[in-house]
Amino acid sequence: MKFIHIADVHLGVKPDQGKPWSEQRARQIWDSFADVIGVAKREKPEFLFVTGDLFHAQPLKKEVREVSRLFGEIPDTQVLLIAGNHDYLREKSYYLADLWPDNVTVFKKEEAEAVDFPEYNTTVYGLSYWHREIRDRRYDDLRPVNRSRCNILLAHGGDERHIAFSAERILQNGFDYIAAGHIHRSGWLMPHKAVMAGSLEPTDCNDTGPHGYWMGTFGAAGADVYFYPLRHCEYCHEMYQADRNTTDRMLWDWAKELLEQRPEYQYFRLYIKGKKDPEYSFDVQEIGKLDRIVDITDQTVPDYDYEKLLEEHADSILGEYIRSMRKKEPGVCTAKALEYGVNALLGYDC
Ligand SMILES: [Mn+2]
Repeated sequence: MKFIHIADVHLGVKPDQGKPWSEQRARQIWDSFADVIGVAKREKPEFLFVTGDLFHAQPLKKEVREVSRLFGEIPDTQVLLIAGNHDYLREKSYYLADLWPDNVTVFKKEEAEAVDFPEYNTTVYGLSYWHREIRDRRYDDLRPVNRSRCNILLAHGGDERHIAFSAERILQNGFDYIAAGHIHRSGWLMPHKAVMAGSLEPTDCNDTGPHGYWMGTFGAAGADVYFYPLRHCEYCHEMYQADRNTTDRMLWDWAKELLEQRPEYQYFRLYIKGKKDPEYSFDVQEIGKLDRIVDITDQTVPDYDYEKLLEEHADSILGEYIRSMRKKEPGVCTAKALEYGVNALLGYDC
């Protein structure tokens, strides 16, 4: 039995709002989803598991129609859907309207239910959110009814406000496989036995690292499942280590070089760290306007020459302050207090 597993597609999200490429990113979210349908057409898996937050918010009728049309293109694949904390069910949700083709099953209750597929010797368990938060551990004590089946749990959650669970415990209770969603970073929870799909596409510039779908087979020896990255967009956080000699131009060249050298699907959140000349303030506005730069933050601290300051301000409150701080026990806190105090007394922002 072959399957594809995706989660947290967040259809409808507009990442990087206010940036010129925001619309393009919104389209890429749909493109990636269509890519997965394309893979399913080619690979013809028996199952496609969508484990929560397919939509970024309550889906519009036209969005459900669009998704429904795509699922209709893979009639031989059973699509199993659970709603997550972003697209949680409510009375009038279009999730519950009869818009889906025959190969789609939506789990409609907030209590776990089982859907049996005797032809594949597989039973799939799942529940859908009816609330923004579910704090009780609804998966940990579930037990599959028929142990001779391949028992798969579709789960959405993994933090304290969204059904925390122990993969180990669920597997001990008799499940053969957990297809999970909610946490946007993808990875094994247990090799070949439990997978956090990660978001299909990054939806926010803090979703760093690769994103994509999982595909695998299920046989007598259990699952054999692998991650397949999609490369529409990848967010990277990069840091520049500044010192007293760093200038605006150096930062500009660094950013330009980064953009030239790295693949076009990478977008950047930049940080400047380290120390800077106290009389120099970086102007990074222009860098922030470059294509594929999400933002840039100056986190440098002024590099004071305390000896010189002491000499120049020996008789003032500043000199007195430096002298008194130097009598204190040395350490990170004292150093920070010294720096913040000097900043304030000199009138710099800190
Ligand atoms: Mn979620």
